[in-house]
Amino acid sequence: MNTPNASLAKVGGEGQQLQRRAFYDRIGEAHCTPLWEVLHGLVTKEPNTPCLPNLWQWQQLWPWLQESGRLISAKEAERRVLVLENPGLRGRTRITHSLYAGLQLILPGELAPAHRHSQSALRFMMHGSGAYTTVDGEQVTMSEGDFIITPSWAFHEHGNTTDEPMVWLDGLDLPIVEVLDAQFREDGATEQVAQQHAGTNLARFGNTMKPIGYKSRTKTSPLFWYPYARTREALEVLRNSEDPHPSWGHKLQYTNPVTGDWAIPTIGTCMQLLPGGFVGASYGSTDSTVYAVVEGTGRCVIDGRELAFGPKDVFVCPSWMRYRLEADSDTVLFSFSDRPVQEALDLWRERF
Ligand code: GTQ
Repeated sequence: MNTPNASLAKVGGEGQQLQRRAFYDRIGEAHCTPLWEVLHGLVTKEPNTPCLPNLWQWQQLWPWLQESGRLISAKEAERRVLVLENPGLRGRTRITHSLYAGLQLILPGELAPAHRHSQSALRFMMHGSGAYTTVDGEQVTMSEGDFIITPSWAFHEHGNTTDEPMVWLDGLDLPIVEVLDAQFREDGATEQVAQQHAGTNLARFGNTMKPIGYKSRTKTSPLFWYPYARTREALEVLRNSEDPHPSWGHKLQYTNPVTGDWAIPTIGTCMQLLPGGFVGASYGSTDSTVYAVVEGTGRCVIDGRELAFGPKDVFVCPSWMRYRLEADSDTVLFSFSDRPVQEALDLWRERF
């Protein structure tokens, strides 16, 4: 009886473990590994993200941003950013498994030099107004609550000609592009010559109209500036005309006005209003979501914890964890996630 199974049965217990270990070592030298040792950690019943819920308070971050402003210039740093690193993903420069976030400071008179990269970026204005960003020669002056897109491979630089510091939240698809090994970058000329002010961009694409015959060349929205005043007004009209959704209140997604799809192909962005006193029903979805508080105070109740938020705070809700949102006063939340990627691949799910 010299079949492999018979010898396996005879050995059993510790001997069997040793035999297996020796086998793994042998095949390991040729870069093979047994699936059965890792299968259940790989193909899990539900998402098992290393991402943890967390809140970053503006009150704590703002002095550190100012300190970073004294330690390094925007020019030397190229981008002076404090990265918001998820506590479950320390050392991995990301706020969720798939997305990066950081707070960028630009001081009066500074210029963050032009470059471009295959990663897409969003800017969400958190503090101050009047600084500008130039995207492929079009300049936009940014105010609190504005959402701005830096499309993949578009040259961009940031400057501040006001006498106030300015801070915005950067969201990038760095981890997604990294997992695909599709990253490229290039430095730009010392200073871009702004050919047009972004008012032109808003006139072309920001009125549910487009230049006649316009065809998209990329999946990213040709509109790259979504001013807060318009978004806020729309939410106010909705709150006066319909009941809030039980989980997310009044919520709008930013779209590419030409295709109707998400504004950035890899990062879904939204703005929502929770009326004062709102107590949301619990909700979870497969897209780990980053929230930035624009107005109001309230709580995100998640995983037995209460993340008590106020203006300019940032918090993150990991994939599939149920959470609920509560608002003391009228609350406006900007949010972003990898939902467009999941939807494109038929992976996205939600639960109530
Ligand atoms: O402003 O181009 O937070 O390239 C990280 C990488 C910002 C930017 C970041 C970047 C930028």
